[in-house]
Amino acid sequence: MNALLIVDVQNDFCPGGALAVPEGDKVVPVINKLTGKFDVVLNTQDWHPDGHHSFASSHEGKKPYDVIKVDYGDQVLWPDHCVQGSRGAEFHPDLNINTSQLIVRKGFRKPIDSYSAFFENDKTTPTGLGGYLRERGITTIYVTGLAADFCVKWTALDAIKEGFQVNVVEDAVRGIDLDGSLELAWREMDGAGARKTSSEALL
Ligand code: VGL
Ligand code: ZN
Repeated sequence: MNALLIVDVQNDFCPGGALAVPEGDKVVPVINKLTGKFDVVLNTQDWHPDGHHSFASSHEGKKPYDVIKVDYGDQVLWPDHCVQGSRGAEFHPDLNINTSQLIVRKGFRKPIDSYSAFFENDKTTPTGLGGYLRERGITTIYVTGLAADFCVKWTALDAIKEGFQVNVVEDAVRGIDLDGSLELAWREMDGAGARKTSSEALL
């Protein structure tokens, strides 16, 4: 059994949004073509309370993209984004979520960020997704969405650690690319055993 995992295709990560990923909206038509091809389709939704610790605005004297040290390591500080209930936190209006069977919200604990769909950034607090997928008999995961070098990468790496076979759909992801983070992300995913595929190969 396979699952299509659609990571954070939300207004704030698309052009015009608070933390826009270049060409972020370009993944939408590609993902919409894929949703009918999988046993299980699920979405993640970045879902922060006001004043979240990952927001630069929560730290005096800090600006977006500064990096600070926190209990669990380095934390990039972001513009305020994907605030619970805001328009920016909604899925892109053209994204087909009708076939989605589960929406995993993440980043809802104020002191801790959560890039991965499996674990929060402390790398120990589970979201429950691993158990869900195992109970549903899923063995193989196809990862799509935003951003390739943050939530997609952390999700893919954790999925491998959780024992799933992982494929990243190259034309269905886009990255933020801070200081070479996109190239590093592809190298890390490749090194960990994630396979790269394309929507064309899947259709
Ligand atoms: C993301 C930065 C902050 C992502 C979420 O979805 O990749 N990036 N929050
Ligand atoms: Zn976030």
